[in-house]
Amino acid sequence: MDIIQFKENIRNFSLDDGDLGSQGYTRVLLQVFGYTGHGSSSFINSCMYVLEEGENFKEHAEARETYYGLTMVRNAYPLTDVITIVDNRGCSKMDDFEKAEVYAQLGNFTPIGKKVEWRDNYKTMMGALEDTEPNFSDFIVPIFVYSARQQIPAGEKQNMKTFMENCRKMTGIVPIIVLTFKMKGDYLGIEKQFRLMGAETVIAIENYTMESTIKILGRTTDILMVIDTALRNVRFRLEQPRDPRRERIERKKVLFNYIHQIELHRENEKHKIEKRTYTPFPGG
Ligand SMILES: Nc1nc2c(ncn2[C@@H]2O[C@H](COP(=O)(O)OP(=O)(O)OP(=O)(O)O)[C@@H](O)[C@H]2O)c(=O)[nH]1
Ligand SMILES: [Mg+2]
Repeated sequence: MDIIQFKENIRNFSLDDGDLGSQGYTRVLLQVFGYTGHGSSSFINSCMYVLEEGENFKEHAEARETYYGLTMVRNAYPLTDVITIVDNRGCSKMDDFEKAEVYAQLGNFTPIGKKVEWRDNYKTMMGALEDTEPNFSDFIVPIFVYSARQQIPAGEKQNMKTFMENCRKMTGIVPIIVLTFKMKGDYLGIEKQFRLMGAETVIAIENYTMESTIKILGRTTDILMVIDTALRNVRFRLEQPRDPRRERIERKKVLFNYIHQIELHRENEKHKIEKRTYTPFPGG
């Protein structure tokens, strides 16, 4: 497909096109997430830029190199009347509670436009989730951004595999992997690793940034391909009868169960440490 066709398909995308219609969904929500500094916000700017005519690059989502992570608020940016892209807060350490927060963001259980706090205990996390307004009408597509400059640590692979599987459970779609910094890393090697961890689609891109705004055919095509893949997933899923309300309830169960499990695990670990502290040395 050439750029013009890609753009037309994206601009004309409608949730009503399939035989079963929109089934209650009114918006496609491209949920962008990943580690801090890997280029999530830049990817959002790139998506906006490739759909605009001309070469007047605008930084819609603030993008900068920081030590602590720049994006704190879940902001949404409309790409078309039907498609919106969301900049979720990036993870720094990907511990169990950060992962739970990612699942909550992915499933739309945390509000858009508000600061995302990393909560680290069961009570506050559950309390915050109970407070959110239910949203049944967004069709969610997860897009995981990962920098091709970063090797995946060997010990992290099983965790990442489970993480991707949970992301699928929260959205119904295997996350689309976007490898940023295509020109600065071994993106083919990292693509292979993601595929071995269960990824279906891996697309390496070079983001447009304030420092690099001249439109290039290959770069633009790669970025459009990500949006196109997301829409193909939506179309495919809408071929089956769906019940948005039921799906949300099921996802909430998965999320609450996950949070419950990590709390139990934490309690167990705490007891183990306490026992070790108070149990007298067996030989002494
Ligand atoms: N060369 C190059 N630079 C990139 C690319 N993607 C992002 N950058 C740069 O990397 C830095 C971080 O990018 P951001 O888009 O802010 O990253 P982020 O994932 O949103 O980070 P947080 O909001 O801090 O979690 C910025 O200086 C970007 O200009 C890329 O594909 N190529
Ligand atoms: Mg950001």
